[in-house]
Amino acid sequence: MIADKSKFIPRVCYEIFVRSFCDSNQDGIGDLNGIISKLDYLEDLGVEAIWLTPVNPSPSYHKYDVTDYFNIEPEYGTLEDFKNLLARAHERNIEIYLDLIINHTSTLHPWFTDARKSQSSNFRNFYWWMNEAQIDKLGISKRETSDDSQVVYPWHDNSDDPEKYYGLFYKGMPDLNYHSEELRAELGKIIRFWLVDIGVDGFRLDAARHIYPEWEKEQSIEFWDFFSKVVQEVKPDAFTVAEVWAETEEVAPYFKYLDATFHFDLSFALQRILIHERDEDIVEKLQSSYALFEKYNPLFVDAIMLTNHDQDRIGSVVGNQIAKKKLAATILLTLPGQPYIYYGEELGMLGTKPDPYIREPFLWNIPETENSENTAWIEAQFSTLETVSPLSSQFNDPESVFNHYKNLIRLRKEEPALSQIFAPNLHRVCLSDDQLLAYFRPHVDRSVVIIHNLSGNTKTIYLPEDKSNFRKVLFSTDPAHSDVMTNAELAPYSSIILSLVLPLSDPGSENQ
Ligand SMILES: [Ca+2]
Ligand SMILES: [Ca+2]
Repeated sequence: MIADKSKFIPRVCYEIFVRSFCDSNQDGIGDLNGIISKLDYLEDLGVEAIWLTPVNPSPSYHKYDVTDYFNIEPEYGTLEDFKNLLARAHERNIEIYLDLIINHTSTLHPWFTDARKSQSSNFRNFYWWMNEAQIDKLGISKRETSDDSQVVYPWHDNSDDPEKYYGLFYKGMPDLNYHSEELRAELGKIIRFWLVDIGVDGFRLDAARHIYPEWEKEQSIEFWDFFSKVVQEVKPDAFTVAEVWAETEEVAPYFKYLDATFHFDLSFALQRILIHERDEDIVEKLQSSYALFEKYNPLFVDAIMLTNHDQDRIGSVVGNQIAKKKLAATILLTLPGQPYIYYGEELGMLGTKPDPYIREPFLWNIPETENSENTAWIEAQFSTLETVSPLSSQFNDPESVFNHYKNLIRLRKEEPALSQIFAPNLHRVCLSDDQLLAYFRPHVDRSVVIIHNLSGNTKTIYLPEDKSNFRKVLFSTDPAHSDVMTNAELAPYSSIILSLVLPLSDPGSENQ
């Protein structure tokens, strides 16, 4: 649906990989009561919405293959626990987004266990079935791999059944077929259940571009028209944020029916500029993305992130250098849009694929302590006490990555120029050095200029004439600058946020 501009849109969001976040009952597995016990922490950090990775019953550790859309995974708790989590979160003005996995189910979902029994099953048409001849005729036995799926052969055998079933991500996840009106009716029930009966604030929509398979790809967008109409009917202010893992041109049309999409192009561009220590016209690229998104939805919400649970952690991308982790955070949290912090990123946690290792236990404290809240379902290979300080050590350290995130989030929320979501306010500031990234965020209350030194060398800043009065320091990771910027040097990997120095000689000079 198209966002209502009068509705409050959470300004800072947080993704929780539930299994790894906080364990309330010492079985080693993160759970809903663990999240409840950390709502004070998240509120203190400044989070206004939480995206929970899937919490429906599922045989896998990640739970992206659902067996029951109307319940909670027993490892994580009960429906009562979930309602309690919602109530406690809402007391703190924190919204909860449910991860909705409707591209596919688990092979253990009763729909599929029935569908695979015979071609005359009432649930057969909930999935995609074809025999070899049909598959060959359409030329769809193989597919090109993509960033979000490495599967080449998406058709899977069903023992001696002459028909195969389609499963884009893997054979344990058969794709649902929304040509079935009965399936659409079931989806309607699922949406109503979570939005109305339970009361979640919105959905994160998994695999949104894969709802229809590649040979019927164009129908995926129309599907979201159907979906958004159901949402609109039952809870008009519910928020939708979609995973459309594709380039900007393919992402843009989804804004016609959905509030937000994750900006993967930006995520990878930010990683590249941090690795290569050179800007690649990020501001211009963002401006052209905005122009494209706006065509479909003038109130589009750009959901931005450094990385999520499907990407190597930013801490590892920047080689576990504290200064660069802070730089990454400063860039993310000073860009327009709705930022999503991946749990543990605020501690500087590490991890590279395979997937379980980018989803390691959140480091609340030293794990050897009794009754640890740290989850222990996997032995961490990357985020260990040797490499990352736990929250207990970072909490009172003003120089910690954690306090850097907390301070920046507070500043983002205090400065309307930084937290603007609708009609992103972003202009390039040209400093004639591609190792510097600088931008201007105009706002009627107070405009700001943000400068990042992407390099390991001290840089001299030559602000253009029309920005030369931006010398009041609102935030700086270079300790040489406080209050008013007096010299023009910026230390390696440092950032500075500036506003107009007062008093103004000419109030009209604050132009874009
Ligand atoms: Ca537990
Ligand atoms: Ca699909």
